[in-house]
Amino acid sequence: MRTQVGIVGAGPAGLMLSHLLHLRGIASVVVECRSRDHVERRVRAGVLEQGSVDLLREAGLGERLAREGARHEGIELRFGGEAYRVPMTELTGRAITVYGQQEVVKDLVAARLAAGGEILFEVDDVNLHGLDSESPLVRFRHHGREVELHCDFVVGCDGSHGVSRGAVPDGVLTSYERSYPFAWLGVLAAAAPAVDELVYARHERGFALYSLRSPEISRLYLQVDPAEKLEEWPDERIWSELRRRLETVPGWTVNTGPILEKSITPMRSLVVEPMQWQRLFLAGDAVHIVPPTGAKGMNLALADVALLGEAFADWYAYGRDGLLRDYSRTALRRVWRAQHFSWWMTSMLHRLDSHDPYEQQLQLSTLRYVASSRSYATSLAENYVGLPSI
Ligand code: RFL
Ligand code: PHB
Repeated sequence: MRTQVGIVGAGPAGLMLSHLLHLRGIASVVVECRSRDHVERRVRAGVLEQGSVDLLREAGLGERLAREGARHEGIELRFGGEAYRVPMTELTGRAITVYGQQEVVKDLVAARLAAGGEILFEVDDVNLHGLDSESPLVRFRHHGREVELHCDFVVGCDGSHGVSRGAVPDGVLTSYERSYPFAWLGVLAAAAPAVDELVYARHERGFALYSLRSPEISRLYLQVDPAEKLEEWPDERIWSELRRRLETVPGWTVNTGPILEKSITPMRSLVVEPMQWQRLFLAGDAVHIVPPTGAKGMNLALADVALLGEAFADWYAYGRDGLLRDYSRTALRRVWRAQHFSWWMTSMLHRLDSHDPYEQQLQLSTLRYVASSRSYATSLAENYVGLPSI
């Protein structure tokens, strides 16, 4: 097989890149180890920055998003018995849209397949060769057959457990990493959300987040110990813990209902630099991870491939390699801003391992400062809705 750009991974990054390349007349093939059904059902992120919404809309993917996505102009912070609404749109002129990541993935898969795009699902043993030559090769097995995909470039969009990054020789990449002593238990519940905007709650028992997907479906998260198992969290325990952490405002209650899905995700921060080696480019979770408290992961993945789309267009249309060479440096500016914001939100809102009373007072003071200073609240808001340029 031969294509122009070989893409490993059919998450938001890989699918969006394939779509953007198609719009510019550049051929690509996406290889994905899981089934279509699996990638379309994976429940994950839900918050799209304004820039991500604009990108999807400009790429012709805005129709269902406009109908089903919910525009949010604020978020609420709950702490120490207080509640403060960050009026994001009033402070920044911009908003976020709540639309499940799996809906973005479904829209992208449908658009690629409708345009005759090639996504090979359920491939095995993907490995990369000749990345320092002009004709790199993606080798894999598909339906029992060995396949060699020859390309001009390979883009690794294969997430945090992918293989692409490992194809770079030792000593080339530098990793910056932080792991946190907590995890998030996330649930999707058939319960009408008791909120119209996201609630981020700092509580002595641990962080909780009330989010939503539709008028019938709530998405909720609890800070838990990373060593805890799902079996230790029967539904009644989850609801009781959510109520303890969120029902701190008089007269307000959590709406309960059947839990449709639950999972535990450990939290970490990671940046690997540079995001390119020779003819291999890396994008999304394959090169950077953020804890979900800032809602940045999917947005960064989309921002990376927006840059790559432009850069490949410039290469194929005019033979210019400037944007490709600048890709890593340009992308990393946004990545590091999101790293700082995600770390900051995480540190301000989670129960600390140390139970250090001094640090707890600092958290509360930071939250009160956000609630009382327009400029501090604006700083949170502009990071949360996404900085147009950085
Ligand atoms: P993905 O989505 O992980 O996709 C990678 C794809 O590569 C495939 N793959 C391989 N394919 C072939 N060969 C191999 N060897 C392969 N190895 C892996 C995988 O099967 C998969 O299909 O990475 P991508 O595209 O970079 O997208 C990143 C986002 O998925 C991620 O950052 C977000 O989900 C993070 N995230 C959030 N991001 C936001 O922007 N806003 C949010 O509100 C938000 N909330 C969250 C989140 C992530 C969470 N979890 C579960 C980690 C909430 C949670 C709980
Ligand atoms: C979600 O709705 O899944 C969600 C919202 C905000 C976050 C993380 C996840 O910070």
